[in-house]
Parts: sequence; structure tokens; C-alpha cells
Amino acid sequence: MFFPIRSSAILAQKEYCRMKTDKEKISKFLSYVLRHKPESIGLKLDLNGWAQIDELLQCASKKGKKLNRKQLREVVETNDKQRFSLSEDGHRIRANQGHSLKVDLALEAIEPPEKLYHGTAKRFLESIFKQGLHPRGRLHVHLSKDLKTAMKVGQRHGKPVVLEIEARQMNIEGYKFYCSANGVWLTDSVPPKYFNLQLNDKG
Ligand code: HQG
Repeated sequence: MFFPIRSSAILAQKEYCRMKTDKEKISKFLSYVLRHKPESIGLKLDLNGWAQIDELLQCASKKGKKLNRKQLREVVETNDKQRFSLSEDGHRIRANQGHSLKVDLALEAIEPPEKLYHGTAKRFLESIFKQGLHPRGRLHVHLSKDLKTAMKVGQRHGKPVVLEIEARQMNIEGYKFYCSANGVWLTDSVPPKYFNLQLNDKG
């Protein structure tokens, strides 16, 4: 009696998982071409990092990546970190942050909160405490507004640790801060005197 219901629930669950995986794949593909290597599919971005959606779909299709406008829009709208934005006219798309390409996101420098957080891996600490935080492969150092998010960022690199940044003090002393469209805080670099290891990481 209950079998049909249960099997349809399983099917729905499978379909949900398939759609989720498809969206993740599209998000990874978009991150790669919109942040790092548009030329890998023959795409050009403008100075502010925007790609024409028509062009993006054509270039992707030539490389065998089947993608349509509806899927693109869904990924922009449902992305877990709101990684992408559409232009007001809906014809262009760009990554909100995370670029290695030299694009000008035209973000306005604003006053940061008192503290911001940077998640990293324990194995980087020695070098970070010597040199300070640098953008490495990206345009900016990425900072989070809360500890939990920073911890997740750190986990991507290994055993996570979190640095608490004296953001307001840095700003008072002339360092600029930007907040991307998806709430990631960005700055050019952070000298060691402005950060501390979070207490629960010290052990
Ligand atoms: C480390 C994800 C040694 C730095 C996240 C980090 C983020 C140093 C790594 C976004 C150093 C760079 C960016 C120094 C910095 N010596 N290591 N002097 N200075 N580092 O991936 O901040 O999912 O380029 O601590 O959520 O980890 O892609 O930067 O560990 O917002 O949307 O060098 O990527 O977003 O690593 O992550 P990354 P990140 P998405």
C-alpha cells in the first residue's frame, strides 16, 4: 500500500540530488570562466568582469558544455554563496568576488565592522605571522563577518584556524575595505599587527 508513495519519495529525492549536482557543476564551471580563465572557452569579459550571456552560452556550447539561459538564471538565484550577479537588463553575468583576473568590480570602499575573520589552514600560520595576509592567487584578501563562515573557508585548505582581524582599526589607519555583492569582505593585505589567532584555535 505504501510502496508507491515511498518509491515516488525516493525518486523525488534522487531527482533533487541530480539537480543539485548539476547546479554545483554549473557553478564550478562559471566560477572558473568568470573568475579565472574566460579564454579557456574563448570568452571575453569587460573591464568590470561582465560577460554577455549570449556569448557565454555560445562559447560553452562550442566546448561541449550544454547550458541554457534558464539553468544559468537558476544557478544565479539559488547559489549557496550568491557567487554570481546578473546585470539589471539581464543580458550580462559576472562573479561577485574571488577573481584572479584583474577586473574592476567598481566596489565602493566602506567602513568595516570592528572585527572581521579570516579562515585559513594551520600549516600556513608560520608564513602568515611573518608576512601578513596576502591575496596570493586572487585580487584581494577575503574576510568573513563571522567566525563560523571563516572556519568553513579555512577547512578548504586543511586543518582550519581562524584569525580575528582588527578591521575598524586598520580602516582608521588608512586601509580600504570593500564588501562584495554576496557579503564577502575584501582588502588588499593585512599586516601581522592587526590579527590574532582565535582563542579556541590556540591549543
Ligand atoms: C593563505 C571561497 C601563507 C590564505 C571562500 C588562504 C573565500 C597565506 C590561501 C574565497 C599568506 C589563499 C577565498 C601568507 C594568505 N603565507 N599563506 N603570507 N597570506 N595566505 O583560496 O581566502 O567558494 O585564494 O590564508 O569562501 O581561502 O570560491 O583564498 O588560506 O571567500 O566562492 O593563502 O574562496 O569562496 O587561498 O578563499 P584562497 P581564501 P568560493
